[in-house]
Amino acid sequence: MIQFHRRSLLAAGVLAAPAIRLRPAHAAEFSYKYANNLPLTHPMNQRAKEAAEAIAKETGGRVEIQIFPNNQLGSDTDMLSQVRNGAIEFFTLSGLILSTLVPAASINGVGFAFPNYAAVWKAMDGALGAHVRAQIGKAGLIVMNKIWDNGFRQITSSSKAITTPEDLRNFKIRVPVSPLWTSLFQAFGSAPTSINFAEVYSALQTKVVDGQENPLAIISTAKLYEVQKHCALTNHMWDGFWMLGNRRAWAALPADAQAVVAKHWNEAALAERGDVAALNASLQAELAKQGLTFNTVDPTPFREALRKAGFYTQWKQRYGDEAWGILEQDLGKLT
Ligand code: X2X
Repeated sequence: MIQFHRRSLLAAGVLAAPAIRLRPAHAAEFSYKYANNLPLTHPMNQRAKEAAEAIAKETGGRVEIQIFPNNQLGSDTDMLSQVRNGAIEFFTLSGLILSTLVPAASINGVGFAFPNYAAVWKAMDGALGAHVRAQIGKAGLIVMNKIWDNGFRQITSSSKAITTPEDLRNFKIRVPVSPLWTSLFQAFGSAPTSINFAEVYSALQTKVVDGQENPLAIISTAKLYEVQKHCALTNHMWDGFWMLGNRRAWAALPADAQAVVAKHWNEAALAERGDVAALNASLQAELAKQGLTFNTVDPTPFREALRKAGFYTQWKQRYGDEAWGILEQDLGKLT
């Protein structure tokens, strides 16, 4: 008797796929996947859904984009490999994590660099963003012009409130997989552990780590408040998501379809920025009701601690004078 392996039967389309997918009567000419690490309820997925609908409509159904939120297709590290090899066509990724492939892409995460959103968008829609996008292009990936907002990051903890840099000493904190993140918390004398977002909730729940840092929109939509007690409003870095594309999949699209896709991804990013800013401004009260205790911090001693640890001079060297010069042109002297 011939034995078939389940996987080859699946690949051959003999076995039914686990989920039924409703397809339009005419299958799209280009059926692409967009994957990300955030819950479906986060504005990034809400706006991406609108964009995908607009793209299907405006291309007359030729381009269909299916959204896979919430790490359904793997961790950020996995998805970065997949967008490079074409297993997925679009992927939003934090520049800091992308820096494992494109070192320049973490530059917006330098600690306490941005004072407010006006400074963020001036830099990221201006010379700094253009510099990073050029490096992403050199690494063989497509990137859209407008970066999506993740937000200013805040530190949560299950063990104690963080009010001074000293409170971060020996603090067991989860950081995303990125040399800049590890370096930042090492400069505070913390014990950072690199963990992909897919594992963060359970790492906090099982106390593998005592804390993590993320913008309020994520603390809320990923329900991290269920496994954390304190939240320090540190605003220690601004983080955003680049919309990346696989180069071959992009090149396969006719120029008019490329223009439609780029237009809607970029418009969605701008709309999402508005949503996230509004959420981050209003969520504190809601999260407090869920049991999170908030405190503000004076950023000055935190910045001073980083300076004393040599954090800024070290990263200036790593990015090089050109990139650092662009950063300081917008933000003033950091070292
Ligand atoms: O992993 C995180 O903490 C997140 C969701 O903020 C990023 O994608 C960097």
